[in-house]
Amino acid sequence: MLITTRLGRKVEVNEDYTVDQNWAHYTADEHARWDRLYDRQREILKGRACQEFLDGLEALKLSDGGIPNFEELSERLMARTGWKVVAVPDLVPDEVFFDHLANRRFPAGNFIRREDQFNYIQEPDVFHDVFGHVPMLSHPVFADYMEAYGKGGLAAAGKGVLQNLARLYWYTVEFGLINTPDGMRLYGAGIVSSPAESVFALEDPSPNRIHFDLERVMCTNYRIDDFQQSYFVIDSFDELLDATYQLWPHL
Ligand code: HBI
Ligand code: FE
Repeated sequence: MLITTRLGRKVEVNEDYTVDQNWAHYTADEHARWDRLYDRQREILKGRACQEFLDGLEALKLSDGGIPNFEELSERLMARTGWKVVAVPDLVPDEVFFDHLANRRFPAGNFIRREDQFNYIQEPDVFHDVFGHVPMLSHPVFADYMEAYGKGGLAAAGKGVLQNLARLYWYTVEFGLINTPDGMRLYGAGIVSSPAESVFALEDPSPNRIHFDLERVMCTNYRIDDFQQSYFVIDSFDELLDATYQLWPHL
C-alpha cells in the first residue's frame, strides 16, 4: 500500500509497513557516514554504556563497517534471542509497532541521516535504530522484555493507556540508565546513539535520576526534542521484565 511519511515522501509498503531494505542502494558516502557515526559513538560509550550493550555491538558484528545488511544482522540476532530486524521507511502506527515487537521483529529505519543532520535527527534513522536499539535485543532478558512490551501494547490497545505505555518505552528502551558494580551506565537507545546525551545523562548535575518505579514512570511526561529532565534507573534488566508482569499478569 502507498503511505506518505512524516517528511512527505510517498512510499510503497507491505501491509505491516515493512519495505525491502535494498542494501545495495546505499552509496559509499552513506556507508562512510555510518562508519563515522559508529566510530565517534563507540569512543564516547567507553565507560558509559553498560557491558551488555557493548557485548551486543561485538556479538552482532556491528563494528564490521558500513550500514549493516538486515538479513545478515538478523541471522546473528535470531541465533541469540530469536529477534530479527525488519526495514521500515518511518515510524509506524502504534498497533503495527506493538505487533512487530510481540513477534520479535524490530522495525528499523532503512534510511540514514543526511550530512547536515550528522549530530541530530528527530526521525529514527538506521543509525538510531540499529546502533541504538539492536545490541540490547541480543540480551535474553531485554529481548523478553521487548516482546512482552509488544504483547502488552496489543492487549492495551483501545483502553486509552497508550500514553502511559509510550512513557514506559521512553524511560526504559529509549532513555534508560542502569546501576552496575562499576557505577551508573547507559542502556537506552536514544541516549547511546546521541554523542551529547551520552555524557549529559550520566555526568550533568541538572537532571533527576530516579530509581525505576513503574507508576511514576507511567505518569511522567517526556520531551522529544531536548535532553530529558528526568532519567529512570534500574538495578537489573529483570526489573523491566517484572514491570510487564505487574502490568499484564496474564501475559
Ligand atoms: N515506529 N518504526 C517505529 N519506531 C518506533 O520506535 C516507534 C514506532 N511507532 C510508535 C512508537 N515507536 C511509540 O509510540 C511507542 O511508544 C509505541
Ligand atoms: Fe528509538
